[in-house]
Amino acid sequence: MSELILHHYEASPFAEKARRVMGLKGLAWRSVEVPMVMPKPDLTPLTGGYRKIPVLQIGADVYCDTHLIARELERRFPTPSLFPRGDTGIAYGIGAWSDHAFFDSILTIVMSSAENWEARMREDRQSLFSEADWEGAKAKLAHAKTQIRAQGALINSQLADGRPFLYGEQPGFVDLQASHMFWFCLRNFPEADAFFAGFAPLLAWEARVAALGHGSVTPMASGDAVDAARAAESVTEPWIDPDDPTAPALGARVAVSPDDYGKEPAEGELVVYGPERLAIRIEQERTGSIVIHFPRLGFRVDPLA
Ligand SMILES: N[C@@H](CCC(=O)N[C@@H](CS)C(=O)NCC(=O)O)C(=O)O
Repeated sequence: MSELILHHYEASPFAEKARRVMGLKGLAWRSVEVPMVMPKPDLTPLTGGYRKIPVLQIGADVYCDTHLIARELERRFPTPSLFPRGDTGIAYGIGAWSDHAFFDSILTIVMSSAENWEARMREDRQSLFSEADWEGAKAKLAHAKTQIRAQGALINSQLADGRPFLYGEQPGFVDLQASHMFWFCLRNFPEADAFFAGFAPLLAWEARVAALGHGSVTPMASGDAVDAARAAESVTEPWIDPDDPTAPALGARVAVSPDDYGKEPAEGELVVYGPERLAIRIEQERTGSIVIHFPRLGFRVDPLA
């Protein structure tokens, strides 16, 4: 199998979730550092234009979004499992809580200081989160802070019986789906001690999850990752869900885009369309023929003429 290449940057909570998946599974991987703002000249050729990180590349297959990265790593490296209690549905589902509800409060706090950012970063993030309420962030700040403590209370109460991880003795994806947002708060917000005051089980749990580590990491130049895609062939088997009345035909030209923010579409020929996954093939000089994968949840597929 081709080596695992994670395209990411250090400060990202979503990237931290993916790094922790690597850690839980004890995987060896190559680390490609991606710029925090556009352009990302060695990432977007691999993703068809999707701009977010983290992105996992395995040869000529490129997996976008932490949800699908976890799914693919579980498929290829089933032991140790991300789902020791068999919670394969709910553990993915709670991303709707952490990556949206919890993240929204964090984003409000971050946005409220935007006037102090470098202009390039401010413009980039205002275009990324173009539907967010930048003008109103300051007015929402106090409320957002109260929500961070309330989110902490959810996890703290789950751990109140002394269990080390959310579902018991063993760590799983559910822990990684929750812990990355606390990781972000603890390292970025000076008030984090106040947000989580008295929540000793929560803080001990986050330290325990962090101690799972990131696996074994070796840096890689971004241009080498593009070369690795061109040198490889996709291992993806085409599959269109025969029971899904919304399914376009195999090979149909489509645009795939996130339905929340950073909606830059990736356009290509449909290769996979199922309830859990989507994939498109693109062909271009720099990468050759590659297959780009997305979760179905949270991504839209629009036919192209
Ligand atoms: N749903 C995505 C969210 C990823 C995401 O929002 N990543 C942020 C970094 S924390 C990002 O890529 N921001 C835009 C950028 O860096 O250009 C996932 O789970 O991977």
